[in-house]
Amino acid sequence: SATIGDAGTGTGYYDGPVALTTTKSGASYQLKDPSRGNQSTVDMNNATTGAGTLFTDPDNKWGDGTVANRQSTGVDVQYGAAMTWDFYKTTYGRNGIKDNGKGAMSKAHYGRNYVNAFWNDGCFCMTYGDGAQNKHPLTALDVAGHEMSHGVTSATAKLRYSGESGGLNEANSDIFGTMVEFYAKNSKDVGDYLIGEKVDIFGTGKPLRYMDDPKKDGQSLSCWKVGAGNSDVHYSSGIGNHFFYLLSEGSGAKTINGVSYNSPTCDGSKVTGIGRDAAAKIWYTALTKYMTATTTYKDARAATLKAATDLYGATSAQYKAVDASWKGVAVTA
Ligand code: ASN
Ligand code: ZN
Ligand code: CA
Repeated sequence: SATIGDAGTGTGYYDGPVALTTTKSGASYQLKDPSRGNQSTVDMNNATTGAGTLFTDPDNKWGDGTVANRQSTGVDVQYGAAMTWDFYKTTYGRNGIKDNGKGAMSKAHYGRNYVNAFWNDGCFCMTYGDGAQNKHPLTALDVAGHEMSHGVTSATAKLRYSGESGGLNEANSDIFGTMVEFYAKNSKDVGDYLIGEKVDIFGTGKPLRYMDDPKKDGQSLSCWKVGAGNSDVHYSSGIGNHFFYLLSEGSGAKTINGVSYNSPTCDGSKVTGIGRDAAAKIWYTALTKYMTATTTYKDARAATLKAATDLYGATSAQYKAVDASWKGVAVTA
């Protein structure tokens, strides 16, 4: 059978040496992956408008691991999109963001010193800044998985991006960004329950967010409270992130891939985890079957309990762990 695409290699800024599937065009190659719905990456050339230019290369060897080489962050995001595509396909049989086989575009080198990355439904694309001094690009694997997962939310539950549903929307992106990071088994960017730990967004070496105990960042919520929905969606997401950590790994101290965590519950109860694969399957089922635009944390509890019932039964250890984990973040019936 015919091979779909050309086998290239890349060296990403964060992700190091990776395989890339590209498209041959005349004497050159394009950073466009026909094996994954033609997902492609363009260079915005530091502009904030316009379509950018598709990355091309004469020998199908992309980037060199430095920020000075414009291709290196292109490699990061094209690979991040590939790993996200593969994660959803392999794990849930989802064929792209919309489950229709169509790839999304990634845009690297957006603006100058732009310290953010974002998903946009309109262009069906993700956009990445080069970070402070254009030296801390927002192109790490968990960031790519996070942004692309906003597309999955838009295609499924459509969680409204404000109030508690906004926090759930953000938590969903952190959860699946993290799952993608674990899935990829990348040599340089290994799986963890931290968000943006590679980017050094504060210049302090600290990650942007902590899922085991979100309040450690000084602003995120680890526990639900009245008025939680008034926090910025990137802080009210802490409740969902903390729930997911507890459900996956349980409360207390634990070291995974060399990173130490310590997850407290809000009521002092002890939670035993069911593993991140089962936790993510429950969350994905809840997102795609039961959550809607206006889902609150209380509704998310009901949605994940329904999902656990569908997948494992209402008397299962998994169902009980979902209940215990929500209790651990102060979300109860
Ligand atoms: N990086 C942010 C996010 O994906 C951008 C935003 O606030 N929309 O949530
Ligand atoms: Zn987000
Ligand atoms: Ca991470």
